Amino acid sequence: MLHKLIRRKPERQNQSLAERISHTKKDQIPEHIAIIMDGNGRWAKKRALPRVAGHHEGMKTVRKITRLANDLGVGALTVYAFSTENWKRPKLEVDFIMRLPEEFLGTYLPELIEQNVRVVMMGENDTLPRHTQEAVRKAMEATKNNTGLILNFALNYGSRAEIAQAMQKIAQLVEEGSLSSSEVTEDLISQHLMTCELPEPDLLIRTSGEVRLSNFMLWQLAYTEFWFTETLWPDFDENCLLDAVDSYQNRNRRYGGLKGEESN
Ligand code: V07
Repeated sequence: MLHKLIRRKPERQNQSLAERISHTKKDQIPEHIAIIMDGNGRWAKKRALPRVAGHHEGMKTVRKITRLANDLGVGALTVYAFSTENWKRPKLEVDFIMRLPEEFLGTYLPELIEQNVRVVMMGENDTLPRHTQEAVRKAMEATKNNTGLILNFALNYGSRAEIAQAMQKIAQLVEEGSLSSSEVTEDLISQHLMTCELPEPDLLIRTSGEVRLSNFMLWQLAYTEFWFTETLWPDFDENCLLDAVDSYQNRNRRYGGLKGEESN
């Protein structure tokens, strides 16, 4: 009993990364991690760099975190790359951001393939620039048979729009007479969302000290553990992800056996 009260492990900071990873792997790994990658602009400002330099550095963090998540055995990683709100930013910044998928895939697609990662996307595809659509389409095609981590890019994504679109599809089925209103259940709604192939996130991470959901996966996050950190996304490294997963594991252990009851 007492060991539970003194569970804190101050030596964690001195462990090598490899030791930390193997320690974390011994416990339950979240099946699906979702991340709001905030703080890229602030990271750049602190260094007197243009905002786009922060976005570019943030792209490298996506690669780093994808590799570790895959290594840990995480099943799916969803990253919020561009929200439907982000169109309000200056045009030059948006133009730069819309080139990032091509650059990311141009550089990292070979290693994603080697790591058996499958790239997918959720969001409104049609209104993205053609070149962005093409890059993502090719990556999805090239990795469609991979069986490792699913790397899901939320791109031009908004959760309320996603829910509205699901409702329209369902309403249409009812109108046609192929569905009755009593068949509109939680499961049916889930099956019409853009995440229908994925489990619900077990862990949500938001960087940069903001504590809100910003129209991200509102339906899917109903039972998710939240982890907020002051760390800016470009500074978020392997140890930061392990901190978040360790915290998830500790919370899970505390609930032990209560799943679906008080733990809701
Ligand atoms: C973007 C870098 C990460 C921080 C947040 C904003 C900027 C990677 C991608 C990407 C998207 C699709 C894909 C491959 C890579 C990306 C956008 C922004 C729009 F198939 N990073 N990143 N896309 N940022």
